Amino acid sequence: MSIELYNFSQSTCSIKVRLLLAEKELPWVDRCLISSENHHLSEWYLKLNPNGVVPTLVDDEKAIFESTAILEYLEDKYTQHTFRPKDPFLCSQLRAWLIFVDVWPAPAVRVPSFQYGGLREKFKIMSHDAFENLKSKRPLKIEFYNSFDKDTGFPKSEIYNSFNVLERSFKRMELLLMRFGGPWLFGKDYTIGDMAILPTVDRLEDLGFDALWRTGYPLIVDWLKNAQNRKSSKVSFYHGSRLSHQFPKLVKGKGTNDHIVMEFKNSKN
Ligand SMILES: N[C@@H](CCC(=O)N[C@@H](CS)C(=O)NCC(=O)O)C(=O)O
Repeated sequence: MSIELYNFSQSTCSIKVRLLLAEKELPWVDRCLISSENHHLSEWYLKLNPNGVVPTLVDDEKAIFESTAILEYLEDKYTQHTFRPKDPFLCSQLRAWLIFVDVWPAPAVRVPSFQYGGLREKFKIMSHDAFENLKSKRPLKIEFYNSFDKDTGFPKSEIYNSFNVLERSFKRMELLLMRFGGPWLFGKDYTIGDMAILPTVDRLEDLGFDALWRTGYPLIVDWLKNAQNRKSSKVSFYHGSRLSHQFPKLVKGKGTNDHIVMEFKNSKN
């Protein structure tokens, strides 16, 4: 019986699951799909995941989708190494955080990823009709794909909305680090709460937007360094999985978009 993970190399939701598989030292088969080839919208894949997105975990021939549901499934089923607090109150706080991540920062990070991270490049070279046709095949994401222009991207107001949501998320993270005493979000142990948000923070750093937390939230700076240094991160953020590897001309890494963050911050004064 083997675990298979349908995923994209660069997908933040996929990396969440790769991190936990690595932490649990579980062997798994990498069913790496190529987003630009749209395998995730093909008939055979929609039978595994009717949402037409990655990741999907197949275990015991059963398909499980939604990255947070996958994290909880792996926690419930493979208990040799655990990454969820035993204390019911702490566990309730972790669950509230997992919901927060899915509702706020995880969708918000798509905006800078598509605007500055190269994820629109494959659409720019398509005709208008081909792009419209591809949109209509998406079971869940048509509104998202309608919210930007394939050539020019998002309006500034959308970009700033996403920065506002992300700033609010960093404030929440800093509070968790203070409340439970660190070094991890829920105290002394690394949990799926850390793994759920790490790919989003790493993505923003890779895109050069670390000024969103670098000056105001010192605990996050240390948290990120510690999380990126874990063995599971070295394995899961493999070469080729960051947007700076895939689009080196566009994505230049840490600190490279300070001017955009400054402009955003000044717009609020
Ligand atoms: N809530 C879902 C979101 C899944 C999702 O949006 N995945 C993205 C990659 S991170 C995707 O498959 N996008 C495909 C597309 O936009 O066509 C989860 O956490 O699994």
